[in-house]
Amino acid sequence: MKRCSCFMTVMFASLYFFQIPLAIASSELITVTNAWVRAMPPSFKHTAAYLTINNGSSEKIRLIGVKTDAAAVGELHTMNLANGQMKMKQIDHIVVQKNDFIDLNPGGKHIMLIGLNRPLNEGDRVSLTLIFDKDVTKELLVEVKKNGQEKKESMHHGTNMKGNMHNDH
Ligand SMILES: [Cu+2]
Repeated sequence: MKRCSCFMTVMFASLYFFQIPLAIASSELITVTNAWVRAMPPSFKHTAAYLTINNGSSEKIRLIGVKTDAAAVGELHTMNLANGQMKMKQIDHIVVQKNDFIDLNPGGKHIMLIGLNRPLNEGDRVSLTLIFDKDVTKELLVEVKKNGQEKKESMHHGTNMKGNMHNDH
């Protein structure tokens, strides 16, 4: 009996302990900034979306899918150097480490919108749903731009390096 209650105490103590981490990944702790979709001439049937994902939670999170009202398919892509040429390659997820961020930008990882169902002109808005693991989703309304000016700024300041260096598994 004594041993039993002692065991129970330990069990409840550990349950309590594991509930302590307050910053479990949730929609409020995952924020998205600097989002934009690249405007394309009407003949193009694909474009890309770029954004910064900030993970303020205490666990890493994976972006595993994207849905949009503007295209048939949303894919996650990265850029690889192959035979001296930068080429796009589909990837199945993008990791954002805990208390970190990742920049999706024209020189690196990005979201590809394939099979556009309408021309995307500067100033239009596109709905994007980012699907993460841990049951987190983010619904965004993203502006179409010719160039994401602020992204270039941040690249010059080197902030995208950090995001890119932390993105591997
Ligand atoms: Cu791509």
